[in-house]
Amino acid sequence: MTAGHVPWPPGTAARYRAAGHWRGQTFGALLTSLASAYGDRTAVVGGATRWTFAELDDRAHRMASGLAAAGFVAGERVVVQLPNVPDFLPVVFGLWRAGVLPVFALPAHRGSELRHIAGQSGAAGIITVGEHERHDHTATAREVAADTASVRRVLVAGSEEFEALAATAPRELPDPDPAGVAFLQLSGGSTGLPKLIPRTHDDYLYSVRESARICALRPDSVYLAALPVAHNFPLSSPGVLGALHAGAATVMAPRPDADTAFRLIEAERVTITGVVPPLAAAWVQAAGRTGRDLSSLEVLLVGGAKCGRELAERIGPALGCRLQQVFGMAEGLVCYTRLDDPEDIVLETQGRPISLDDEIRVVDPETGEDVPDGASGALLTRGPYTIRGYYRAEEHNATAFTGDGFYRTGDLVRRTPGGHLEVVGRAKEQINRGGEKVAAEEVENHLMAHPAVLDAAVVAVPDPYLGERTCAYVVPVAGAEPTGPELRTFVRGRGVAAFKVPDLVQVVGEFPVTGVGKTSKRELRAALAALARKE
Ligand code: AMP
Ligand code: DBH
Repeated sequence: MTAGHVPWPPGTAARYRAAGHWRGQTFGALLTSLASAYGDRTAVVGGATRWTFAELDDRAHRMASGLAAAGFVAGERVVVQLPNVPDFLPVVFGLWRAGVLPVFALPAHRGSELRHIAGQSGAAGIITVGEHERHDHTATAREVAADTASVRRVLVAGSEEFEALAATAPRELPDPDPAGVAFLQLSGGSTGLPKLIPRTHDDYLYSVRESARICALRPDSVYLAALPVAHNFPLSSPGVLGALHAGAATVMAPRPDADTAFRLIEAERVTITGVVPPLAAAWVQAAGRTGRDLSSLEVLLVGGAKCGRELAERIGPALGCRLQQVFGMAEGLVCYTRLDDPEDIVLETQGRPISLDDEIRVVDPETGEDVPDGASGALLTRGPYTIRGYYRAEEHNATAFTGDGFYRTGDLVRRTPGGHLEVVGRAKEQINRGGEKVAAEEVENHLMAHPAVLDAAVVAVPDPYLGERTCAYVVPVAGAEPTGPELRTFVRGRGVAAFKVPDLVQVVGEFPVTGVGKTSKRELRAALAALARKE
């Protein structure tokens, strides 16, 4: 058992095993069996690299041995901050085989997030890259390592030291417990800082296996990883792990723009990929004037934020493929429209859960009573791959989960009589910036660290391209006159992901809503968001 992990009740776990959901296989063991089934087929392509399943298996085996020789021991955590490069896979499978838990950071994260993630997980190391998208990741990782006591080592993919580790003579290592925590995923969060999500081999493999089946992946499928692979969507829905599971190839796109993606779709005959709605819109537009051959593309998954009917209708005709909507969360539950669902379901809903054992409740947010099908309410869920608690977050868990283990997703949904869910809104204090989640409180805390800021409230405002973007209302301390650009620069300078820097800043004498004197931040945000929508 992993400290800080809330396990499923023993009876429930036994039921998931008896149902065949949890099969007692680790990711490391999975790769071994994939290598024997698909040895000389292509597993991953990216840049000048092209590895077969056998080569990937060998590199992951050596990596595990190298990590063990470097002193990493089973149960330790290591932050992985890698962009879409083939080495993502041997690193992660290497850690899994060594029993070390990867902690997934996004390439967009900067010092502030990395410090939090490393500190919260008590990470023993950080695996990163050199420069990527004009940011020196090695420098940031070294700074974080210097003031995080637990971090002993920073490894830089592509460096000589890293290559030596990846070439270590392979040796047998004990397979970790498949019921134990395999890795820590990040939540978009709605309170202060991102929470860590402990996922087990058993539970995650179930969602990966079923996702691969639902998305009809087969050995001759080719999956394009367009979004950053550490994110739960391109990792597992069905993502690179679903592709591997099916014996299919993954192509790592360095960037998700239409030019890059279309070039790779043509060159590698990509059959399936996944994007967030703003990217889908950009691809739809670009498809009209591309000279690239996109005819291999069969399925485009769209998720991470709501894909409206208008956009949904344009995808098939523009890209010559089938749309599959996906509504998921790193905490667990993933819903898909099925490839044989009627058109209206595909265009209008965000799908239905992976598993018949996913328990769904739609409740009145005030009373907690279940609402009838067709009415909107707050989505609660419990099931064979949905966590029962965040990692080392006892206090937060008391409100994020019900007493009987349902996760409060913070999403407002409507359920059709057929069990499909339509996402209609959100009850959590989060801005969904085209699939990138921004916790209002986290940004407010950064703003309030500025000496001229007395109070701040961050809310979503509608945006035609992103769906939503962030607006920060800021009340200055008496006599101070901070400007929007100054505050944006300040937040950026605190070392946060660029997508968290407020898009709009309104400096106001007092919060421009009446009667907020004594209301909670939550009510204030709701009133400001309503005001911002009207402006
Ligand atoms: P996270 O908990 O950070 O993994 O983010 C998951 C959240 O993203 C969900 O709870 C939803 O709020 C949002 N989300 C994901 N997919 C969709 C979708 N297809 N439509 C609307 N919201 C989505
Ligand atoms: O937004 C998400 O977190 C998400 C979207 C689609 C996700 O975690 C997933 C599919 O698995």
